[in-house]
Amino acid sequence: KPLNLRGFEIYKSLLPPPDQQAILDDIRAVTAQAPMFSPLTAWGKPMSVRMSSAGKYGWYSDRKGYRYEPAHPNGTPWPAIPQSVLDVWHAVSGTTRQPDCCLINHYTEKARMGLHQDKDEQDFDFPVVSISLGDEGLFRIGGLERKGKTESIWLSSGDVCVMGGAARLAYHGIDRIRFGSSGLLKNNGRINLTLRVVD
Ligand code: MD3
Ligand code: FE
Repeated sequence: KPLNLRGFEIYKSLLPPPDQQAILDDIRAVTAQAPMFSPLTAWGKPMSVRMSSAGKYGWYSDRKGYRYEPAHPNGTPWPAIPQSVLDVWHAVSGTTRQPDCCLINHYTEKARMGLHQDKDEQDFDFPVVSISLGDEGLFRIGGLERKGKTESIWLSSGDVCVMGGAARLAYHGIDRIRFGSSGLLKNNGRINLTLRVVD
């Protein structure tokens, strides 16, 4: 019984702490192979959120724009998506299709993500699934137009969100982090995983 906010299905505390820790350990193994980096915006400024990916594709951005890439900027293929993360996808996504990308976003104290739409994927009929780990993040949800009204909700460690239907193309972003609000990450901060079908 998820909470529904503008078509976003939010499963508060879906993952108990042992599952959160197991996923975090698996993500640490991914980022040991595919180190986090700060993508450049199209304007050449580094994003405040650090990123890496697992799966067939990773999300990437530089002065040429946003896109999915089959390898880390260091030239090595992205590691496989951990089974612990795939288990969450299969529990909530409503599809038997495997996700192509697990984007890993790491927020430190001042990091934020501006209001945007996720439109780099081929088929918007597949949902995006998000897993929040560590410190709380203030998630802003709008509609299909940038200028529309928005609502906000704090996402906490263990929360899982499913963005499908009309919500799949809604504007969204992260306004701020309650740094130090969770004990999960050794150096505080927030990690968000997003699972996507890309092509
Ligand atoms: C709504 N990440 O990676 S997760 C992103 O917390 C992104 O790191 C935020 O927006 C984060 O693109 C928000 C919730 C989320 C993720 C993907 C979506 C909401 C979405 C895709 C479509 C619509
Ligand atoms: Fe997004």
